[in-house]
Amino acid sequence: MSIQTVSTQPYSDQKPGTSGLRKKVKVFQQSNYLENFVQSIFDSLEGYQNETLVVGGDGRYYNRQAIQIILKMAAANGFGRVLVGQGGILSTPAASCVIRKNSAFGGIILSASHNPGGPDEDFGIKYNTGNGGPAPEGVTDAIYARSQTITEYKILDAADIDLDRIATHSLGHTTVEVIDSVTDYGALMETLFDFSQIKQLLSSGNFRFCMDSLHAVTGPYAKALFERRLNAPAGTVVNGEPLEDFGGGHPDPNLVYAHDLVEVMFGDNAPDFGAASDGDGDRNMVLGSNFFVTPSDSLAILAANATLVPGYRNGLAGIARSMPTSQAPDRVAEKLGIDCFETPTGWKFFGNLLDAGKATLCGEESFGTGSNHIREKDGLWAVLFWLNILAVKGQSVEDIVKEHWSTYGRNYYSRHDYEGVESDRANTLISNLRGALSTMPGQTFGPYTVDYADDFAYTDPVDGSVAKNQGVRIGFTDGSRIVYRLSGTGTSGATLRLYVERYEPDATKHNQDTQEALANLIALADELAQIKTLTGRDQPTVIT
Ligand code: VG1
Ligand code: CO
Repeated sequence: MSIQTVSTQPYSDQKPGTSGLRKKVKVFQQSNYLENFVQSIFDSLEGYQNETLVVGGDGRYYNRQAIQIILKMAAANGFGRVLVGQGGILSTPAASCVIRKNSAFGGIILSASHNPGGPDEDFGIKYNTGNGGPAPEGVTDAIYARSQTITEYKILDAADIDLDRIATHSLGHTTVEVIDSVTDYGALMETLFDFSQIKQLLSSGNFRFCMDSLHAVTGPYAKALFERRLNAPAGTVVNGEPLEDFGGGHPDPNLVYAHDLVEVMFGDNAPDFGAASDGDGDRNMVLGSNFFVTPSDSLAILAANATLVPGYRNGLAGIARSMPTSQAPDRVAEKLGIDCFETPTGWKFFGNLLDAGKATLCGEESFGTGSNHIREKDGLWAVLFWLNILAVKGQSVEDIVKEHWSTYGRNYYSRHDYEGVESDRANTLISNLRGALSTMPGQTFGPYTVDYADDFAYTDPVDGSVAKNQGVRIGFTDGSRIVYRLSGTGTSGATLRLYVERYEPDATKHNQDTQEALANLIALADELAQIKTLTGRDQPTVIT
């Protein structure tokens, strides 16, 4: 088997976004496109000779072809060992777990997360460092810079590896181990949660649970954990076969795209607990019978109840949430006397806080929750956390959430997405807002007076690195907020995200419809940014 050095030319568009490089499959299929990016990753790293690399993906279209290329390139570039999930499958949290458990140098995860899959849909690739977390901006910037000057890449001239059988292979001087995708992850979950208590709940016959894997990566994990280890009845996991096109669906666990589950959970005779996860398994949505839990509330509730769960029995060091996430977790942190960090959007910003032991739980409003057990958000972990709390408390989801609101107050919260907006229009909207920020503080709009208005910047408290332009925030004197930012994960046009939040301390006012409770602020958000006029859209594509 010989190492080939292939000449190539840069592609100008290989800048990683919020979570790696995401493009249409057809873009990745261009000659040398994937190879350029993979070589740019390797060229940006130092000291990986003879070390271990983890490779796996969410099983979407092009996953297998990409993995064969990456294995041969890893071998040609001198990695000592590559661990690859069976069938090319590793959920994002499982990949993080495998990297940590095996003290790997890093890992390559192939996923476009919640974006649709298939020959005309999306693909993605990202690099995770040895702590198991997404590469920080310093590394992704270096990868991008390298991709702009690349002239050649190295690849082994070898036959494809059989990814479907658990076995160890030699690829040149490199050992390739095809590993079970679930084992390490499942074992880690058992150390964190009270499996015997959850087992009792799930097999008691008077608790019904429905897990929708949306034909994405968590199917095998959910079946192994819930149905086999925790004795939930067969059929608890639905849409549990990972498919290359996710069955034509949009594997995004929210009220819009997980509509089948939503119908079940809001239908007659609804189960007690429902959950869904996304394409790569790092997101979660949790529902009670006729009841939706917002991701921000979920983080706050997990934090408030953490000591009921074995892995967190000794309490939390701190909480971290992304800036657009509601301030519900801040109230829990305050009561617990611990820090609540506010970071830019994207899990990579939590890594340092977790490594330094400053935060134990982290979360984002975008259905992402996780902890220091790995360095990615973790959908099934969140579901297990909820099951553990439900098993201990013996209350319904709705009762737990409402009790939480009456203790801490309720942060009414909603996100409105305007997808597929023309990039120029979206950029104009954001730059107009930026231009107006300095004049806003002190201005009054109906009942709302602007307290502060800025473009969020974050200084990492551990390494001092600074991230600027992370979203326009307008905060009002009563604690309400409006946030605007553009998505960094899309593959066509721009997605404008509007985040709106209002705090309601009065428990007699906790039962309003969220959109109604926020109606004034939503109208104000449109007035301030001229959303309808500038996007040309009457209403958002997705409301969560
Ligand atoms: C979105 C979410 C963000 C999340 C990111 C990756 O990013 O808003 O909170 O971390 O997706 O999640 P953006 O830039 O489109 O708003 V995943 O599950 O796609 O890896
Ligand atoms: Co995801």
